[in-house]
Amino acid sequence: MSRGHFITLEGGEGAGKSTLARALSERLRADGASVVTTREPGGSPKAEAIREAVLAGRIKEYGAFAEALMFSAARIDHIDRLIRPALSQDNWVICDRFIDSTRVYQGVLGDIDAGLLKELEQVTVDGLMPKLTLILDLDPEIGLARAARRRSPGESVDRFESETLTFHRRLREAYLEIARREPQRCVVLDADKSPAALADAAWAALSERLMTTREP
Ligand code: T5A
Repeated sequence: MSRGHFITLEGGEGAGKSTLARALSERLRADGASVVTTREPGGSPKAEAIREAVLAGRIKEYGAFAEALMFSAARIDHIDRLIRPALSQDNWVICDRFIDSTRVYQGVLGDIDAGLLKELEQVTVDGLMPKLTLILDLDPEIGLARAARRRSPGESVDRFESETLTFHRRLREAYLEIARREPQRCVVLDADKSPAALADAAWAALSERLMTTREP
């Protein structure tokens, strides 16, 4: 078992990221690894507080750049409090959403200037990039239906789930574009599979990309 790596899971609503994060962490642990699973927005107490505000739609009226700033503030705390310390202790870190969510949801869909967003990203992550990003590709109609089925009675739709189908189709394309531009980091997985089949495909990608390499 090589020492831990930073892995991120990305994709549209209900694509199966949280389910896959659990499956991957179980397989890594069975293989003898120490694993920390986390999510964005969130992952630290301050970041979870920001999550609540943004997903409740309280920042929406200030525009996409303000939302990007909030996600970035949450990310800085999450990186400092949880991700870097976990990696420095040789844990694997599996994070449900990270920079690509900001690039896609706020950058592409929010129409923020690409150069400005890149600068914000660089300041935010301060050199920390995922070693591997698994992009779960799924027809948004299927993903949104999954997310709706999981919702408990009376629970409201969040800030981004309530966007139009056109928005979610553009999201899917934007993720695929990131994968085309960064093939070294990104692997696209067909998320229209059973959870077990998706976990197998993810494990194969992880094994191929990470298990054979040793950090210097
Ligand atoms: N956001 C986030 C931004 O706009 N910018 C940012 O920078 C960041 C970090 C986060 C929202 O914030 C936005 C993006 C999001 O809109 P969230 O509630 O965390 O909000 O939303 P999601 O990350 O989309 O989480 P979901 O829980 O909706 O989706 P998952 O994690 O992809 O799906 P999962 O695993 O919870 O599964 C959903 C349902 O489908 C079933 C599960 O059992 C569950 O019921 N399922 C499957 N069914 C069939 N086949 C499979 N393979 C399945 N996998 C799971």
